[in-house]
Amino acid sequence: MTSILVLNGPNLNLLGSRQPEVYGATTLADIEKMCADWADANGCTISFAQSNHEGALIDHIHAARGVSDGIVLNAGAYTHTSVALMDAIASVDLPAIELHLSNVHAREDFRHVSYIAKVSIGIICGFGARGYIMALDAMQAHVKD
Ligand code: CA2
Repeated sequence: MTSILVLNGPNLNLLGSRQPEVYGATTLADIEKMCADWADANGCTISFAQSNHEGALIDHIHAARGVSDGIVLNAGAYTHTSVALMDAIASVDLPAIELHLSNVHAREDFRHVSYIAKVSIGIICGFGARGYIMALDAMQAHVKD
């Protein structure tokens, strides 16, 4: 059975509480439930985590080694800044998908830069909470190929 880590970065714990016009009204708990339901229906197991701390996110990535088959990563603003997260993904040698709720390419220039993209098999952005399911589906297909 495919096992996927869904990892969320800084401020995503606040989803649904502010800026619904940018990030939607769905909470992170709602997204976790959507992912768990999808996993149940699709013969997959997921672990779901969020942290506001770069080092803790790196620890989650390291812990996925030998446990998960792939990582779906919404690294939040660390996407645009973190060489350390990029190195962590590269070091575990697991396929990763970069994920964003918003279309980062339609936003400020600094959001067009991604360190995570350099170590990802693909990127999904702009589809809101549905993007998590799209990413899980893409990762499961990639792992099975
Ligand atoms: O669109 C995404 O998923 C982002 O990863 C979200 C990050 C942003 O820095 C990235 O450029 C794109 C920000 C997450 C902030 O989440 C909030 C949720 C509710 C209220 C305020 C912030």
